[in-house]
Formats: sequence, structure tokens, C-alpha cells
Amino acid sequence: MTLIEEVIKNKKTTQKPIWIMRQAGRYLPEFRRIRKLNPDFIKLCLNENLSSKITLQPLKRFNLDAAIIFSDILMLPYGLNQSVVFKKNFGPLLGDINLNQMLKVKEDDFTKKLSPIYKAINSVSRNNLLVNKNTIGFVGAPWTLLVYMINKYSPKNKLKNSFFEDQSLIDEILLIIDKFLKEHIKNQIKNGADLIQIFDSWAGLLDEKNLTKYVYDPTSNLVNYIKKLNVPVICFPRGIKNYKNYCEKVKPDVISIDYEVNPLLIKKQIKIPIQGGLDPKILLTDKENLKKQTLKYLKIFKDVPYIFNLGHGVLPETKPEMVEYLVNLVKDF
Ligand code: 1CP
Repeated sequence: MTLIEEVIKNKKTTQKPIWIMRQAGRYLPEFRRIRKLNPDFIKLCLNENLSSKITLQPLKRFNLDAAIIFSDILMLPYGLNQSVVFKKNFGPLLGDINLNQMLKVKEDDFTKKLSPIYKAINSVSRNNLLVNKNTIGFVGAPWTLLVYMINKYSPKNKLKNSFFEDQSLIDEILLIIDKFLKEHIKNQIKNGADLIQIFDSWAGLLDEKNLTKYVYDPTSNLVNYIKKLNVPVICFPRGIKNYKNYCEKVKPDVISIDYEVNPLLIKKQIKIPIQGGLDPKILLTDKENLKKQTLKYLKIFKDVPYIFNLGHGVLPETKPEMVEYLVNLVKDF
């Protein structure tokens, strides 16, 4: 059993595993070198050799407990033939939805279009660097994918005013998302993903009254599906106000907390394994401060099952040496 599985299944508390959201990415010079030669981000995600290589880059440098496959949550709308491009200094930009076309997409065509991702998972999970470590597959949560597909660019802090205008379109899209998320998850697991993380990056944009329809119901449906495939599932509902309610409704195996969550309070409220929390901005300060803040989380979660991670993705300006320092702090604790 891997250390992460010991924490999730056996509720082990004596050692804290660590992996880092966006651990394969722009803070690594070896990633930036590859990225510079590959300006088309989607193509890069669909290049199985390069995406495997990028996935393994942080594992070559640091003593991490898992690899997360280098891909993107927006590969799902791409697989459904909605156009997706990543514009420099702007972020993702999606095309209009053609519902009739989208309703005609078959699972086999979707799987074929995204097959390099599954091949990369297959090769990464067999790599020597991953002996006794996890290969994390991931998806965007239904709500977060709906946000990108309808809004068509990052909402930052606010959805377009017209977002909820066409309810019948929203309902149709949610059904399509559910069907193909399951396909995407099944394919990742079949090829060696042994842990799934669901990223709900925009959960914090919804009012309480809309959470059941857009977050709790569709996410718990997906969590049940993953549990039936015998793979543990981590949920990260970034910015949600009530993590306790979320856990009761969605029932993930692990809850990943964002950096605005009070770790002491969450430890009292939630009885399942917890992941994450440390503000990624701390890695932009100095080692002394990083040590202080890291030890704070390690001490608070000392006697409960806890997976070390950040409260959101590692920032591109982060020095790799700070990540190394962090990983060693956790490993030496
Ligand atoms: O070089 C570049 O410009 C590309 C930057 C980049 C990278 C490295 C993007 C564009 N995606 C990724 C990889 C990625 N995305 C991974 C795998 C790497 C790893 O974790 O090690 C994962 C898990 C994601 C997940 C993802 N993509 C999320 C959920 C997590 C989060 O950050 O909240 C979201 C919201 C996206 C959409 C997306 N893709 C890329 C960007 C810049 C964004 C966010 C845009 C926004 O702010 O709305």
C-alpha cells in the first residue's frame, strides 16, 4: 500500500504524504523549456511522450508521494468538440456550444480523441519513479466545467450576467458533462490512475440556494461512481463556505481545503482525511516563514489522517528550491 492509501484507508497518522497541486508546471525551468517549443497547450496535453515527461519532472526533483497527470480539466469540452484555446496572458477561451453536434458525440469518439492522455497515464503509472506511489487522475467538477463551457472564459470573481438565462441548455449540458466525465474517469482508471481528484475551482461562486443543484447532487453522483470502481476520490471545492455541509452531502474519501479555511476549525468539524491548506503565496516568502507555516499545518493535523498539499496550485513565480525545502520539511517531520 502507498503512504497516501495508508492515510485514506487505514487512517494512518504517523507519516504525512505530500504532493502539490500544479506540481508539473510553470515554476519548473525544465517545463518552461518544453512549453516554449510547444505554444499550443492542447497539443502539448495530447502529446503522450511530452506529457509523460512533464508529469515526471517534479518526481525527479522532489520526494513526492504521487504524480498528477499533466493535462487540463478543459480537455473534456475539447473532447466534446467545443473549441478550447489558451491565450497568453488571458487564459482559456472556449468557442460557442453547438448543442445538436454535442449531443451526437459518441463515447468511443471522445475516448479516441483523448487517447494520448490515457496512454500517458499508462506509461507514467509503470515508471520506476512511481513504485509504491500514486498516479492521480483528475477531472473538473460538473459545476466548474459548466462555468467554463457557458461563460467561455475564466469568470475570475463573477459570472456573466446572462449565465443562468438558458436553463434548458444548462440542463442538457449538465447531462452531457455527467456522461462524459464518467467516461473520462473510467478511461483514466483503466490505464493506471489509482486516485482521482475532482477540482471544483469555482464552487465559491454559487449562493447557498444553488449548491444542491449544481454542486452537491452532480458531484455526489460522480463520487459514487468512482467509489464503485474501487478508487479513492479527493474533492477540492475551492472557496465553498461550508466544507462540513459539503462533506456530508458529497461524501468524498478525502476533502482538500483551500487556504482560506481555518485548519483548527476544520479539524474539529470534519472526520474524514483532510488534504492541503497552505497558502501557495507562502512559498514566495522566505524559508523561515515557510517552515513556520508548514509546521503549523503539520502540528494541527498531527493526530488525524492528513495529506500535505497547498490550498491552491503552486504559483509560477515559485522557486523550485522552496518546493524542495517544503517537501523535506514534511518528510522530516
Ligand atoms: O503554460 C501555460 O500557460 C499553461 C498553464 C497550465 C497548466 C500547467 C494550464 C492552463 N493548465 C495546466 C495543467 C493543469 N491544469 C493540471 C496538471 C498539472 C499539475 O497539477 O501538476 C491540472 C490538475 C489542471 C487543473 C485545472 N485547469 C484547474 C483546476 C485547478 C485550479 O487551478 O483551480 C483549472 C481551473 C484549470 C483551467 C486552466 N487551465 C490553465 C489555466 C491557466 C487555467 C485556469 C484559468 C482560470 O483562472 O480560470
